Amino acid sequence: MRSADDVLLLIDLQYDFMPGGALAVAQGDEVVPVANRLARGFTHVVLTQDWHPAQHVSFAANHAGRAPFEMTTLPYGEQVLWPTHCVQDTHGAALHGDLDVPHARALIRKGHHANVDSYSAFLEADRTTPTGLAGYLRETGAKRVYCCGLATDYCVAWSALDARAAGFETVLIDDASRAIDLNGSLAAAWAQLEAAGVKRAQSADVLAGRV
Ligand code: VGL
Ligand code: ZN
Repeated sequence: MRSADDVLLLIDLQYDFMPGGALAVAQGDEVVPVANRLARGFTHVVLTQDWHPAQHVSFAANHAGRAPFEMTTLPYGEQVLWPTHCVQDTHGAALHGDLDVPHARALIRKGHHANVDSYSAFLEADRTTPTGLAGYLRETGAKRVYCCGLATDYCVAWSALDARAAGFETVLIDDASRAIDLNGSLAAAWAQLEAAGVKRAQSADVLAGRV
């Protein structure tokens, strides 16, 4: 069992990111059993859930004449226009039914403000609105954050970068994550992660306590 200072952050293991979902990540379902195995080794597990209102600004359908995966400019910066996904209280927004983490302590829902996206579990895309996760982790004594889930190059990478910026030692578990990889986004994410000092690890090494 990992030390009480170690937190496993399982990101967006929801049907819309699984094969067949609205914003499917290739082989996204393969990470569910890995996440379950990892979770058995941690006393402190936190889940996240992408949780958008139907009128969310990140949906291409809410921008006349625009198509999914095009870019647009919003007051806070560049934004990918996504297929409509993870709408609050829909099946697509539900956590995968095979996820088996009865001891998960907290669930952070993000992307609930209609005009702001939130890839990160810590800070919304305006880069100023906190979700409260950093404060929760500090108050519960967390020192190290192990991130994995979907998608590596968006919500997992942004969460790992913000965990690091908030002062936590941060590890991204590669084989417990899968990427969207839009226009080189995966390589760009890894360059940023490495520059920020986020460690890259495999689940077997985390479970064995080597990382
Ligand atoms: C995500 C795009 C839009 C993710 C969420 O979970 O990585 N990506 N919303
Ligand atoms: Zn989203």
